[in-house]
Amino acid sequence: MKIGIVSDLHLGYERFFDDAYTQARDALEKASELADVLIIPGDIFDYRRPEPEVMAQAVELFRDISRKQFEAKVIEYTGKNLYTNKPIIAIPGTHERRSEGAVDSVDVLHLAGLLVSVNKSKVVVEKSGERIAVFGIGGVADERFRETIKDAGFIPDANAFNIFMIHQTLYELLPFSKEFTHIEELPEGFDLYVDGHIHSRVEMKCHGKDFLIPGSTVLTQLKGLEQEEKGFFIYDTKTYTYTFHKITSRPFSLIKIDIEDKDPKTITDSIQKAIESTIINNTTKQKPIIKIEMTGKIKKGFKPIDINLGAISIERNDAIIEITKNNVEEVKASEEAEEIRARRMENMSIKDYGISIFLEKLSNNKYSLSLSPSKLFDILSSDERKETAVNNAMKELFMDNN
Ligand SMILES: [Mn+2]
Repeated sequence: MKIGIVSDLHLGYERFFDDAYTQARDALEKASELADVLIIPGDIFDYRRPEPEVMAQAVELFRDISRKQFEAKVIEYTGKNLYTNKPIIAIPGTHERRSEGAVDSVDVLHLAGLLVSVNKSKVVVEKSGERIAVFGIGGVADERFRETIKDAGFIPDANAFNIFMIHQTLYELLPFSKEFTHIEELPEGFDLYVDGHIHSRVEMKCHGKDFLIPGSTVLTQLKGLEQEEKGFFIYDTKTYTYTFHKITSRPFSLIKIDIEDKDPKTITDSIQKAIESTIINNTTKQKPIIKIEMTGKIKKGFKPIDINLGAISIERNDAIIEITKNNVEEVKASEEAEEIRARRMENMSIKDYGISIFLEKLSNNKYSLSLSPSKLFDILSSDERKETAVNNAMKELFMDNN
């Protein structure tokens, strides 16, 4: 059988509300044409309590998909009640996660008979004698993941192709917390491992088998990795191979502008030039999202505030422009730190002195993340235990928004 793997639709995502819907529809429609079974490893919705408008989008979408002819049928389910035999199988992600026992929005679609939710359960699909068993665990807090796998007690089906489906961060994907489960800690004996949560495509191995994350169908984080094209996987259980299929998605470009030793006019000119060439090179019919990140230290005698972003037309009808000043402010902050240092030390509080050293270190190491250095300092100094403070900072820096 062919399995379509579509993840992280994020219906209702406020910033790109229409994109979330149209791109989810494009992915599910294309995947359902190519696949016998559809599996969705979480984050169908962007938030726990979707507005009626967003629930309506989901109902419309899954109603249309579930009305298609599927030869494969659900023949076994270990969850409570089954309301459809169509092979559309999903788990709730971190964005839909609610307390133990509470109804989540994927359950609502399950109750409506539009899909089958396999949270901590197993579903078996059959087509002309071939069987696929999907074992699912919805997104849980990282520290509870190992225990949840154990409690689920999944035993692979000897007469089926077995899929283990989760919505979780693993250490190999984001090596920032000791709490994260390692990929080899996932149970053995499955033929395919499918994960959601990460919004860019991942192709790895787990116990010698494929471990796949298709990435989200809509742009959310505007980070470098999201410049790749959006899409879904089709996995063939006969050949143990898979292919990636693109969907029609809004193009995104992240452009880094080095402002080192440049004057404001040169900087705005190069931003303008980068924007124009990105627009010219856009081959899609959609307005591209162009994010500009400035790095480096401005020419002596100028301040970052002298960069006149107003001169760059941000409101234009052929592109969505976003310019981040984070790194520029950082330079400004370190300039201030130098001034502070130059002043007499006795006028400085211990904390201010600490911050000034911290900023200088960050600047020397070319810190360029979106969290402002002062906020990072606050998080790092908020807990007496070093490890907790570092973990909190790592979460804030790298786990936002997945
Ligand atoms: Mn997500």
